[in-house]
Amino acid sequence: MTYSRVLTIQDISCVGQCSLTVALPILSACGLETVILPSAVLSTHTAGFTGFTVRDLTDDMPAVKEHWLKEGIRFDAFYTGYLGSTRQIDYVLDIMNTLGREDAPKIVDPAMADAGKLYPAFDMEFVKKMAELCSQADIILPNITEACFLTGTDYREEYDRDYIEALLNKLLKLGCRTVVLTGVGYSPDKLGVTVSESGKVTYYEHKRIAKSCHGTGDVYASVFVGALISGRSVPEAARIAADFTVRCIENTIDDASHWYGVKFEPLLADLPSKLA
Ligand code: PXL
Repeated sequence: MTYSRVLTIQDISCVGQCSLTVALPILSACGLETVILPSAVLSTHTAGFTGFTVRDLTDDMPAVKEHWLKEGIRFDAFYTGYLGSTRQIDYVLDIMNTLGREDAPKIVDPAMADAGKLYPAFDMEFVKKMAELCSQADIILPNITEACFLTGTDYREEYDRDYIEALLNKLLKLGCRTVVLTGVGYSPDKLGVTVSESGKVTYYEHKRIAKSCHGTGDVYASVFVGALISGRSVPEAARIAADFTVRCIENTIDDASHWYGVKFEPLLADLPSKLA
């Protein structure tokens, strides 16, 4: 198996099992050298905790990039998640356009919204800039809320296949090559992921677990990237990520005290066999 170096850019939420504290162990368990660039450092994530601290690391990015450039450090893939500011997105674009080995895929999770609402840190200016980042990506992984914000589409709790297809087409018009749309469900007990790649749309359906858990988008995107860079196709990576995320939720839902994330760590050891 080839040994690849992935750069992932997202925040460190010190407590909360999301972003880098999820991406780093998952990508490492997938056998990838994982370089991290924290977009911000927060004491906790912003969903459910109050009074959290935030240190935006936007101004550190140009010097980090220059250092890596000088050292000849290059990446086989880029994966971005929750970012620290609107201004930071230009630095992220510069890093992706400068430090990639040939054909290094740019994978963007536009982590900024869920359940019809933007996360507290973000506004429409950020959304516009995130759409620009998505336009330069090879693969984007929005949930339905993020897809609606990115494309100016009305968010709906209930929808049909035509609504999802229209959403996919609008996302592709942003300029990215492939869309992996998460959290798509057409019946009360099923949820799934829709992939649109090179004009072909596929849908992988799995059981819907009544309780939604924080950080599952980051678990999903990290496993997806790990599987893809390990050589699986986009639809296969989308399926492997969905199955792993469901297992993480099942491993957590009976523990009421664990409301802030999913217990993914005991399942990490299973990942390599899922990618083989
Ligand atoms: O999981 C997405 C995420 C990442 N990072 C921070 C967040 C959230 C979602 O709320 O608050 C800081």
